[in-house]
Amino acid sequence: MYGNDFSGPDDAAGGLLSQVEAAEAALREAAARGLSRSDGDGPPPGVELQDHFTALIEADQKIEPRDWMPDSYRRALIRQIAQHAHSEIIGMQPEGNWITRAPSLKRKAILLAKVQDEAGHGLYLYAAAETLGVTRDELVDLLLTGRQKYSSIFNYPTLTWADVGAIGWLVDGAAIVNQVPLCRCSYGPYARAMIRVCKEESFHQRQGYEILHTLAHGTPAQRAMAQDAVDRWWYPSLAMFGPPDADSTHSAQSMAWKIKRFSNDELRQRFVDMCVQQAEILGLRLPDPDLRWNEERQAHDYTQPDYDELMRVIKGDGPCNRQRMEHRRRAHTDGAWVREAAAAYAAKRSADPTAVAA
Ligand code: FAQ
Repeated sequence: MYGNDFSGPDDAAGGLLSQVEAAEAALREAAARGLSRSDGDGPPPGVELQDHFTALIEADQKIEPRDWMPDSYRRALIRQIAQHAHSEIIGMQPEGNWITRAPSLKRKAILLAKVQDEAGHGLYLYAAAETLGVTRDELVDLLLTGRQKYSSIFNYPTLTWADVGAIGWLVDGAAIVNQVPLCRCSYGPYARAMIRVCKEESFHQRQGYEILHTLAHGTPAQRAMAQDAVDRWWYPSLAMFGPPDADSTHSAQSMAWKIKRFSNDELRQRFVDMCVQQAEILGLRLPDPDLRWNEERQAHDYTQPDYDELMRVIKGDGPCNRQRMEHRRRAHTDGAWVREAAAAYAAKRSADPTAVAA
């Protein structure tokens, strides 16, 4: 049941992974093409900064930190990348809750590695945001003071071990569907971070799927526990993609700038279509009586999540919002000595590189 010996989300995840590889190749190709690049020296003579920026976006060249960019583009990226980073960091909590209670040593080791990966993803993303001229301290402060958001999904509780499986399968699955197109984002550092994140995230989805597969083929009580977890996580996972397109404030501009490549509803549909097949293999039911294939649309019809609930959770009134933020603030305060020690070490080292060797 470990490795590649069962039919799981690999077809879908494999398909997504080849899209990541194609995005990586496109990124290299764009860099080699160097079409109309200014290399930080500004646009070619006679070309306005804004026109040059627009030409780079239209030519699918990456915008790099050294390039001129409109303030609104910079702000949009800082908002999205920072909120994405905060999500990875807060997202460690629901699963971290199960590290001490994982049912075997192997499960514990895998979960530890996964949660640690999420910390790493947060760091890649904070580093990408920092290239836009904002400091890590400012970003952390925006999270701790509630001025920037993190994903709604992490405000739901993990009640049983099967929730760890459901998070891996559905939450990481939704995250991958959303993030694979971000590998082609117009901002180079975000696109590059996403390529690495997506490769790791496909392992996360697979481990969740395998937990659910084991439970779904276990005792009746284990099967019921797996079904209950899927029942509770399905609609919050659909809501992760954001408000419906008609209510999405940022989509149109983000898509024009090629930050986002697909709308919230397009990605939500893609996720539903992917999950239907995978649920069948798991032998678990998706909790939507109206879920059915629509021949004309060549896609599944499905029940939308409760967007009023999404808005309440985003505004801070979800089941675990207060707990998540209190925990993060406490961890930040408790970690002050680590930051101080690291800063003291760095200062000592830069003053005398030989003094602190070994
Ligand atoms: N939760 O105009 P739009 C992960 C806000 S994956 C909270 O449609 P946009 C991996 C939105 O920010 C999860 N807020 O916005 C993992 C905006 O508010 P603002 C993180 C939400 O940006 C797995 C307002 O509503 N992934 O962590 C949500 O065009 C397992 C209007 O919305 C990312 O962040 C929501 N669900 O589209 C870790 C991916 N939806 O900023 C651990 C990158 C919307 O004006 C365990 N981000 N809002 O105050 C994106 O792709 C986009 O930002 C969207 C939203 C799609 C999330």
